[in-house]
Amino acid sequence: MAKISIDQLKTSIDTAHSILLTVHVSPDGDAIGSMLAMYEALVAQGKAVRMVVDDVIPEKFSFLPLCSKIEPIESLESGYTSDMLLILDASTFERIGEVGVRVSAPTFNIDHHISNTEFADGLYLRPDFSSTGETVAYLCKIWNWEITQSMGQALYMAMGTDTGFFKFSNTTAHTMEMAGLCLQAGAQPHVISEAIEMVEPGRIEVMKQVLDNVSFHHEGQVVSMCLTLPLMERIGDDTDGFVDMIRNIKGVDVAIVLKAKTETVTRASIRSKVRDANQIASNFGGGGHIRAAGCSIESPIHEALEQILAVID
Ligand SMILES: [Mn+2]
Repeated sequence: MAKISIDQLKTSIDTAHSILLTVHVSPDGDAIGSMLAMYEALVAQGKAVRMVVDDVIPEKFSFLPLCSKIEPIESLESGYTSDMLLILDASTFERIGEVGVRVSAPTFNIDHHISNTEFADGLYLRPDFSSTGETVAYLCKIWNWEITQSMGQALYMAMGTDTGFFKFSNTTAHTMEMAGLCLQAGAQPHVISEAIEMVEPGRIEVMKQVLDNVSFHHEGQVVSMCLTLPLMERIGDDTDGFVDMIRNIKGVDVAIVLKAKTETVTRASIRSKVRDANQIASNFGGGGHIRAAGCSIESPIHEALEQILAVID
């Protein structure tokens, strides 16, 4: 069994009592928001639910009170058994880190990435939806699960962060309909965007240096930003927003943000307007969506950039 219908997903959830929720490493707003809303919904259904993530949870999400219920990987004993491991917003098994290794349970996956590897026993995939948050809101609507104020807050954040707050091409009438349900439930757009988009003063200093590492290629159709190791040490894990600084430059089709993970490993985030970002990333074993994708390359940062430029026509 790989892809499952919404009814098969419902039956599986109905028959499970204990459910462990997890999301991908480097959790973003969609991952965290979907998980917190699903946690609350499942608890309301009488399930015994835990949330475990194999990574630090960025501080900016802590305005959502249920964030404090997310357990670190260390609290998950090896061989932990559960009726269901429900994985949100992750498209490969590796992306959930150690959680997948420590838990013994049937795996279910709710996701929206076209590049999903169908690794789970049951996959409910909506590549037509902007985000996992949109998918969870839709499930709540179809299943008549109440969207509480805190769920609305979490799901609005999930959809907002994956759509650039409803600016990207993945924003559809359905996205807005689901965001509307969140607003009806009491979501506060200004509170959410202030929490997510708040900038520390020190970050402005870093941005000045980051902009020094921006360069243009392919007659200005491709722009790159290299976050070298010394820069990454100053930035920390929070690289959100950097791609937004370059993706809307006039004449630019492909925007690439390269992050040095080590001397020889580079992580690339690719955004595009015309070319296929997913296809570019797939050259390096990565993936995502047609307009937004990512990959890891086993090369120093400047070599990684050359390799990516070489596969862009
Ligand atoms: Mn997502």
